[in-house]
Amino acid sequence: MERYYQEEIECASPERIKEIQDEKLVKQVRHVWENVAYYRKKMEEKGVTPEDIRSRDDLYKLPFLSKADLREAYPYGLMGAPLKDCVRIQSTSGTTGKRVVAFYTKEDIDLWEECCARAIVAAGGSDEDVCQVSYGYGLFTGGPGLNGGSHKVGCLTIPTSSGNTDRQIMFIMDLKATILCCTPSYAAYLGERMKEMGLGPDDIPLKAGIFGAEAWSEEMRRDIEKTMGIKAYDIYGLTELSGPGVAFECSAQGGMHINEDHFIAEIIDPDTEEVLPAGSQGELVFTSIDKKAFPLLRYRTRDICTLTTEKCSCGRTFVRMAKPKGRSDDMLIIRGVNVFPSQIETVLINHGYAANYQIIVGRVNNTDTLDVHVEMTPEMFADNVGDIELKQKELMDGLKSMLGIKAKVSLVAPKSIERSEGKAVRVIDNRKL
Ligand code: DLL
Repeated sequence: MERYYQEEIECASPERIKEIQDEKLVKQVRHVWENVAYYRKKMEEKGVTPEDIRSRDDLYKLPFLSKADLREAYPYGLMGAPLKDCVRIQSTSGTTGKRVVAFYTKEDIDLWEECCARAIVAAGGSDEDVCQVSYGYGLFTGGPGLNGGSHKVGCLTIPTSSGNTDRQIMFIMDLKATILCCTPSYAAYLGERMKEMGLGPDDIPLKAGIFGAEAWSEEMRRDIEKTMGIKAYDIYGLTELSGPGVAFECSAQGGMHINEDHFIAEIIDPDTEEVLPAGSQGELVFTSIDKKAFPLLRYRTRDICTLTTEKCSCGRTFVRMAKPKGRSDDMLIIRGVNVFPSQIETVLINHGYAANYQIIVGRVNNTDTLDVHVEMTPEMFADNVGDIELKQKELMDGLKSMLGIKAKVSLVAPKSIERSEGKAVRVIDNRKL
């Protein structure tokens, strides 16, 4: 039987959710207008005042916020509560440019952790469970968010953080952990290591995994589920909005329910900024209607996905988002064709490879080149050169029919591609140099 952390809200009627969103949005716009000079100026430039926003239907009138705004307003420009009420920051890994710094009041943290608790219960968690949190702790939101959610549910929490893989496995086995929280690429690595240690799915006490923070394919999900003998649930979120738990998967594993009592989701055309109807693919935009310390309105996530309002068998009524294909800025344009790393991953796993790969993009004589390095399976390592060439050719054909363009495939030695303990780095784009 499906269990919920907060049934009355998770299963509320769409009309009730709309009432909640209408009421909170009106209040939140006023809060931002009065406390965030940066956004107020944007509203003034667009000729919008709080009086223009009477319900969710008026959302389209508000200006967007983008990562560029966050950089411009860094560090305190978008803070919405007095410093004395703010108790924490979290921050993104900031591979490009300035880091994003998000602020939290005590209440903001509470609602964030509640969102994570909903995700843990949706994955079958209860106070009988032992939950190992192997997301990084610190500035990254993964560890602190799931840790807080696990406490709220009452699980015995093992805060291992990421890394030290053999010790992770020791804790899982010795303490009989039943739920594992980490990135899907780290889960795959843990699974690989367990297999090497001779542990099969029946030896591993885990029953569920809550994996997110990066794009991962359905094929990768099936692979991890098989290796560890678990059910693997997706979880989505971003630092700017709180962290993990903006959306979470239920037993139906058919998209992630967005916590609509805290966030309003829209899908827009990333080029024209036009709002698209439910079911269309586009960029996900969120309005945070509860958070006080970092209250972002119409934040452009750059994540590309679709929303569905179709009824879910789990009984939750929150709208669902499909697995994001990756960020619009992860999307590669190769010889004019759009390529997402997740499409390449699907082909590799369907051909029996693990998700250990690297995509190398270059440019020779003004033409883009696409090279995919994939690790051979240990069995293949013993094959002769002719067999390996044949297998490379099979993969190249598979990629050609998925992507519509030619890619060069190199099968490399097992374990030669570095494993990730957090978010995997899949793409090396040498064209930017
Ligand atoms: O990754 C928060 C998080 C931690 C989510 C743990 C889930 C689990 P950031 O580091 O700010 O926050 O990165 C946010 O990661 O905009 C997406 O592009 C990507 N992302 C997050 N979850 C998923 C997912 C955390 N389930 C960015 N599937 C987001 C695909 C995801 N992409």
